[in-house]
Amino acid sequence: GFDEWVSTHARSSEAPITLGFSQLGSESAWRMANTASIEEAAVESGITLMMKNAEQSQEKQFEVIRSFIEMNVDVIAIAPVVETGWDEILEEAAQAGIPVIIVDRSVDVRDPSLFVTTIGSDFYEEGVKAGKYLLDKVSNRPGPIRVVELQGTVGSTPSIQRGQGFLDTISSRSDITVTYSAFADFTEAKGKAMMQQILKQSPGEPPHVLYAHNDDMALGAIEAIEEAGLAPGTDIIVISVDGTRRALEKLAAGKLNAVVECNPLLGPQVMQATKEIMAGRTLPKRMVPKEDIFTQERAKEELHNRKF
Ligand code: GYE
Repeated sequence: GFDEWVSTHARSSEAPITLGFSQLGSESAWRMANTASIEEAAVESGITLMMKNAEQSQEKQFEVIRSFIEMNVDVIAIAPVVETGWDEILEEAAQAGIPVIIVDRSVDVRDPSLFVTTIGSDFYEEGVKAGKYLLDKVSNRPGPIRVVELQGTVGSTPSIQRGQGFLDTISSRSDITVTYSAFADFTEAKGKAMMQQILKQSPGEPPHVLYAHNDDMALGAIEAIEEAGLAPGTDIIVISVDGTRRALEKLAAGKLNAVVECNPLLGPQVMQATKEIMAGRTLPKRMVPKEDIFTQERAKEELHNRKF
């Protein structure tokens, strides 16, 4: 339309901003929504986006970040697969004078001035919300209560923090214990496989609770639970994190008990931050979206407006 023409025309007098984005993978519905949000927001804000999917490999992230440095992009954004190991590559970006935005997960670096800001959720708080939901749900139930935990990717911020926040919260009841904790890489297939294994290991003594660090693993595990002849949501309390449409459907159907919200739609904020950096403005070191928890009642209302 006319508005679009005007903005394109206006921009052509200045050089468009180029943003190199290293996306960590495509493991989950959350990730797909995150990628789409970044792509759409780049188009809307007239930023030239170069994006590469690292398929869960930090090495591949290093490679693509080095190629962004060579191309001399204006800003680099990174969704880091794991927390550690970023010092050197961020030094390289700093030496080239390219500002870095950390998206979604965090980096654990000696010198925090190596990145401008982190835009992403408070995963510890998400773990606390999951723990509080459980405490409330079993407040009248005597222990022992056995919890199975499906963690995401080893060394990734959401796995570390969602685990810790949950554990710190449930520790107020010593008769609730995590009897089994396994990494399932945030994928549906591994969530299912791990749950099958767990149920096989203790036949006749299934866990009372499943806490999955994301929806995809919970959805896989729900299948495993049903195949074992048990009812997810009643025989086993199921709690997960993200808030994808498929998870809210299970929630509305009573097969999931609670889903802690984690917002993947970070694109507009990332583009905004990119523009502000280019305009020389100072940004807060951390930007956290507001999030909630979905219960079975709320799921029915929310389902329809779900985009991912
Ligand atoms: O919860 C999970 C994804 O880093 C917050 O990664 C993200 C997590 C998200 O694979 O579904």
